[in-house]
Amino acid sequence: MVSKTIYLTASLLAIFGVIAIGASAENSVFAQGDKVQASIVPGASTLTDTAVDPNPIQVKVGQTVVWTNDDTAFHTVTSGKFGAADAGQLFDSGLAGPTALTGQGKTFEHTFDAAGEIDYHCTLHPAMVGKIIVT
Ligand SMILES: [Cu+2]
Repeated sequence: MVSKTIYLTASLLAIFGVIAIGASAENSVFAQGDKVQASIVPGASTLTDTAVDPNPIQVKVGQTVVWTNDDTAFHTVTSGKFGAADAGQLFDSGLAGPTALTGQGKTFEHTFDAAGEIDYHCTLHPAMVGKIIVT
């Protein structure tokens, strides 16, 4: 009788344990699904650190930034400083292909997996600069 009670208690604890692990895994999936919106503003070609709104972009680790080109000109969202050796290494919407921000309404997204401050720019208009702060 006593061993049966112990067995039942252990089983219930195991079941609750599985439920708790499942719930926390689900929560982290939701956190990773979080998207933060940023806009390449109209007339961005002639702007510097106000070309993207907001600037800086603040996100938590695991969140995704979605840049939308709200301008009529072609822009890029390219990590690093213009001309730097590591430019475009972390992310780059590019000059061709499906992620290229060729015109109005096009979007590019990147998920930030580590904390830090990341500079980015537009390769077509190097004066366009911004920063992402990941915490
Ligand atoms: Cu540009």
